[in-house]
Amino acid sequence: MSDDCIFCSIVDGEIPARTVHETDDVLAFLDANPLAPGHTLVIPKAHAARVGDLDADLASAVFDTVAAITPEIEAAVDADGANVGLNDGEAAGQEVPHVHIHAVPRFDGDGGAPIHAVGG
Ligand code: DGP
Repeated sequence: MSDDCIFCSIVDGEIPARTVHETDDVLAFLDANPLAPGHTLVIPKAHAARVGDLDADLASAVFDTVAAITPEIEAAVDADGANVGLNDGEAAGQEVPHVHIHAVPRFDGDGGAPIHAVGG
């Protein structure tokens, strides 16, 4: 738990969020400002600001959750794919300094950009 961290407050139940999936170490919840229906954030419950701050076990646990739930999210909103990624550091657009992986459902012909187009 880190003081003044929005996502730590969600983990602690102080700020409400729509939980998608939860394990002992990982929480997945709907993004409050979704880029698409079903846009989900997957976070370690323990505070870590940047991806490099995660130890290997926690990084693995976070990605295991991403891998498990992304197909389920796609199915739930009838998506055709998903962008999965994270913004690491302010310069990369990270607004909340608690590691979070975005799973953004994508739909055929939705007109959105692939991740490799970011900044390009
Ligand atoms: P990023 O730019 O990668 O740090 O993305 C931060 C995301 O977090 C952004 O898509 C909006 C989301 N977000 C910010 N505050 C809250 C909140 O209080 N609740 C939820 N559910 N999502 C939030």
